[in-house]
Amino acid sequence: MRIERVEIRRIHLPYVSPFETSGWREEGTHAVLVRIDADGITGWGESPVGPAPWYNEETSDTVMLMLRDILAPRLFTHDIHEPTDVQQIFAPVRANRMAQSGLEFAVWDWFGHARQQSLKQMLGGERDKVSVGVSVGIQSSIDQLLKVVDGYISAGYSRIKLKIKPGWDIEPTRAVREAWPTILLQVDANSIYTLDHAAHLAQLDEFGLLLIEQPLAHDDIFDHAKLQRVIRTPICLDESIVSPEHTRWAIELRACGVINIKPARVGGFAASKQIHDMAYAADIPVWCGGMLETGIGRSANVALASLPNFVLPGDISANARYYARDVVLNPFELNSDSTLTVPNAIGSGALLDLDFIDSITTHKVVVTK
Ligand code: OSB
Ligand code: MG
Repeated sequence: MRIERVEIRRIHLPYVSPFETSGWREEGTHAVLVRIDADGITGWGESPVGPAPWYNEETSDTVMLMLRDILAPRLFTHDIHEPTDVQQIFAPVRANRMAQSGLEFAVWDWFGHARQQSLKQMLGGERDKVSVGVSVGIQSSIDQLLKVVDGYISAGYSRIKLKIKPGWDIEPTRAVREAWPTILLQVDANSIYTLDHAAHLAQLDEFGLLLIEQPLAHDDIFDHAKLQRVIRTPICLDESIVSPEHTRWAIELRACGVINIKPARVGGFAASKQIHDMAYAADIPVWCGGMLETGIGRSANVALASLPNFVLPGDISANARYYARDVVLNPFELNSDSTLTVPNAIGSGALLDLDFIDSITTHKVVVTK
């Protein structure tokens, strides 16, 4: 197929509550949604990018620009026989992986519709349900944190992730561990520490955490390998695993015991599956991270997490944990065993609320062949 038309839009949709990490605070999503059309069939994708480069180098505006000026025009001049072709077509593009992923995602969705297959089928997913947890942002006090965590546990989530930073790490983690001695618990530092904090971070070892996510720099693998030698808690890399090559480096350096896979961070689903397979072969468990996606990205993340090496619960909470009203007509509900049911509908499985999407669109661009 040849793509004939690409529609790119930036949306704004507030979260049910602000989300705070070690480095930034977000009140809502500024994701970029991508629609492609070819041969009378439509595909949709999402780049769950933030408004400023606090997580990685991309922003909603850079994603809009890359899609409009570089990525969409590049696809107009290439035949696509399989969704995995997009990775090769974009191979000369440096970085800008969130932009790439939104368009690649739309191509997977398009092929799902063309071939009447679900994303789970196309990716080779095996599970019908995937285990999920919730990522809890930095709170104003430990009392408030315990209330928020209690709310999620009462809602049925069996795995909790705490965002941490210097001054909000050991004590909040201790408080949650003491209140729920057996809950699956992990922490995420979003690149705020340095090797100088090694002894400090080793204090987390006593809490029996599943993992500590991305303690060191966003683009570091080398120092994570050094840190892993002196802390017992398994290091999980998020920010710094941006490609299959980076995965190989991390595995060879023994920089982590776990990998978080986010399709948006690594350029899409083809790269996600490659990273999954490499980690599987190296005995490194993976889990599906999240970028507070709308229902579009959420549906695809659930499908991805049905692959066999996604053995730890994902940051894929039910839609209602993020948005009072989402852009889809079929939001996920949390099952009583802290799982979400993998969609069997064709494509990503998301049923779009197109009028609502129009109403929250802040900027829209159409590119044609
Ligand atoms: O580091 O995992 C992260 C959200 C935005 C950017 C980075 C991260 C996160 C989360 C939220 O932790 C995960 C979710 O979507 O629930
Ligand atoms: Mg993270």
